[in-house]
Amino acid sequence: MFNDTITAISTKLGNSAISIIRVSGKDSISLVNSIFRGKDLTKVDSHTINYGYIKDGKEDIDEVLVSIMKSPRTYTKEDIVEINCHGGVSPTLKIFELLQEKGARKAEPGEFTKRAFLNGRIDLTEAEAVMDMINSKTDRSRKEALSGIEGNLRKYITTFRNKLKYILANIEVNIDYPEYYDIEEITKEDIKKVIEELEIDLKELIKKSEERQIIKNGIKTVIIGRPNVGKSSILNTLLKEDKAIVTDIEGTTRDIVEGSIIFDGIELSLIDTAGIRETDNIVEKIGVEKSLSLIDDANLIIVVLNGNEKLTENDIYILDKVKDKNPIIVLNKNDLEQKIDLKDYKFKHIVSTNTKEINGIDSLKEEIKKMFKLNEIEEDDYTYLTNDRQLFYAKKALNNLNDAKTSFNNDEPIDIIEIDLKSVFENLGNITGENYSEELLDELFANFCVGK
Ligand SMILES: Nc1nc2c(ncn2[C@@H]2O[C@H](COP(=O)(O)OP(=O)(O)OP(=O)(O)O)[C@@H](O)[C@H]2O)c(=O)[nH]1
Ligand SMILES: [Mg+2]
Repeated sequence: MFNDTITAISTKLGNSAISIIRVSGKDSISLVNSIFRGKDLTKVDSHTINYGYIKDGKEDIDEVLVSIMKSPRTYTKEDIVEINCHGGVSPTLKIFELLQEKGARKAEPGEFTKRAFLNGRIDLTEAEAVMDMINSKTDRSRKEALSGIEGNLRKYITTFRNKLKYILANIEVNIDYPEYYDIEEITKEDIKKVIEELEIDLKELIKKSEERQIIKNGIKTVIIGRPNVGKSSILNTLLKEDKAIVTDIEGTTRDIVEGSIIFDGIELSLIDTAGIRETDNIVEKIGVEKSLSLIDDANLIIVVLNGNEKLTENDIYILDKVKDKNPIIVLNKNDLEQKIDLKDYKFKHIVSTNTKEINGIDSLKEEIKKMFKLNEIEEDDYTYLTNDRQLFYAKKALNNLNDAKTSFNNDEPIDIIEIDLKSVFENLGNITGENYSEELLDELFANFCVGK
């Protein structure tokens, strides 16, 4: 448990109906009580809401509701007080300052959640899920976050580690009592079987998790092509608004235009770019360079071609740039005669569209769904690794497991295998925060909101 008491404004500062100021730590109740006019808060029951005023000396500051939550059944496992005041900037800041004058320390970002972790109420995957919930914009990302908050990933990893613990215990017996040859024979087969099962499970988990990164992060999409093929028209059609300027003049779009849509429960963030061509115009040239630089950063590249014309040098230049990047090739303007010929290319995803008819780009939408297997994401299965940190350790664990299997197949001594299996155990423990470093915690919670 910590010695100091922390405070933060948990709501957004501005004009709103209510602000919530949070206090956590052993002095939180007495501290708030010293600036409260109403009941004696040190004597009220836990989990009660108390009406009164916050005062500065004799002067009332605001009319408030104060929630008292006593340790240990609280977010941080410490005593927590939440003051609901009116959501103006002045009352909120004044109360926040008063709390600090009385001895509370301004909380770091995510410090309440960090305490929940350090006090053993939640593990790291649950802490990360809290942040994911705060950042979630779609139904699917909300469900994913909730699954994490409910501890599903923690339970999965813990079960996994328990299986390993069982083998490790058996190996210890083998090392300590090698004379029981019979036991070793049985155990070796057992160990092999469990290692193989764990490997299959972990591989599957990693694969699933990588496919589902888009649920949280969305699909970063860039639309490229030479001028006048209809890139901005496609952006506007997807967004259902006239966000980018469309004209029949080549080089209409000079800078990038961004927008985002929720697409089948996934955020599709779209970037329309300047048409790529050889140009002497300095402004356009910068735009073209920017368009090209965005390719590397995207999850999805949509290359737009004009189906009504034969391939030009600029088209060929662009197709060459993306040929190893699995783009969707859009043959636009299919309301006109189709003259384009792609027989020299082997692209997997080619669709034909137009932006003049109501359903003219449905084929593009379908292709995106197919490419990212959006139809296959089961609605009720949200137990997987949700960020790079978790994936990093899972992959390390998988490597250790592979090493263990190889040693096993090579008939290496059992204590060599034991070392690899212990590493699997540790790396999985890093996911849940069984082992952690101060730096890791600092880095992780620095991305949190203040007051959470
Ligand atoms: N017939 C037909 N014309 C289209 C279609 N899509 C776009 N256009 C027209 O093509 C012209 C260029 O469209 P834009 O969307 O501005 O093209 P762009 O690729 O963004 O062009 P830049 O910004 O110059 O790179 C406009 O006159 C559009 O109305 C289509 O599907 N069919
Ligand atoms: Mg444009």
